[in-house]
Amino acid sequence: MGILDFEFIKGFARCAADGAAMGWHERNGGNISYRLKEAEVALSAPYLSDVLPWQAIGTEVPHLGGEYFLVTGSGRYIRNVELDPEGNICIIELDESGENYRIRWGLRGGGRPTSELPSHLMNHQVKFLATGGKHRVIYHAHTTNLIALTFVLPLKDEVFTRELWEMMTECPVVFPQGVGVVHWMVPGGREIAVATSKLMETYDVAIWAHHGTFVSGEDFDLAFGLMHCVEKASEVLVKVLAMGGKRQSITPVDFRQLANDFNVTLEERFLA
Ligand code: 2HA
Ligand code: ZN
Repeated sequence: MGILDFEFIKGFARCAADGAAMGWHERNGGNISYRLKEAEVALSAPYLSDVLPWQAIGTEVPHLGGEYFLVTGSGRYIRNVELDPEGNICIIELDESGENYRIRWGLRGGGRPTSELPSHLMNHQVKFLATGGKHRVIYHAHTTNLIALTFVLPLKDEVFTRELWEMMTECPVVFPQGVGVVHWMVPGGREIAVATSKLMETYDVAIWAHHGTFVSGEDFDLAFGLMHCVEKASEVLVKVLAMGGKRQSITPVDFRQLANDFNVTLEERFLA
């Protein structure tokens, strides 16, 4: 048994392979991060090296000081993760201030964590605080149909939430808080990380206009499932719009009845 047999590495690799199979990860598009459990850090200890230098994250996440994350490598292809985890992903450790990281395992031959590390870590921090540490996965994918919709729909949380909810009955049950939208911004830095993590205070889904989607979840199944749900609803909407638009749909009265029967709260601002 080696580190590649550990469940969290296998789960990460399966998420990557499934996302690639969905067509969401052209070239080096998309990235994944997972916050290790204490027991997983202990299990991994024999495989961790401490020779690589501390580097600035580019933002600060003080509530995550000392935490360990498994993340995709910058410029690496998601489709290669399952074939060669050690060459394409890495375990990083954060220092106590939450301002610096160092690579403890992986990216054989050198490399850096994902260019979206600031967004991943700021989202992790928001979700860590909001869920009492339950959420561990942040996943970014280039979801084709959802990207297409950002060229057509007004870039408003209310509009995207309502349209996606209408496209599949289970959507409001899967993401009852709705989805948030970030207007086009330069990716890879602190500014887009701040905007995204602000939305993550309210939602588990943040759409980057003309770019892709970020989701947060407790585990790989829930994070991948949420991405899949949101993107599938988007695909239905693209088809509906291509067929000339809705002739009938789920109504606000229907949504209120669904909310009641499934015991979820759907905010009225999405039903107006
Ligand atoms: O290339 O997806 O947002 C990786 C990305 C940047
Ligand atoms: Zn991207």
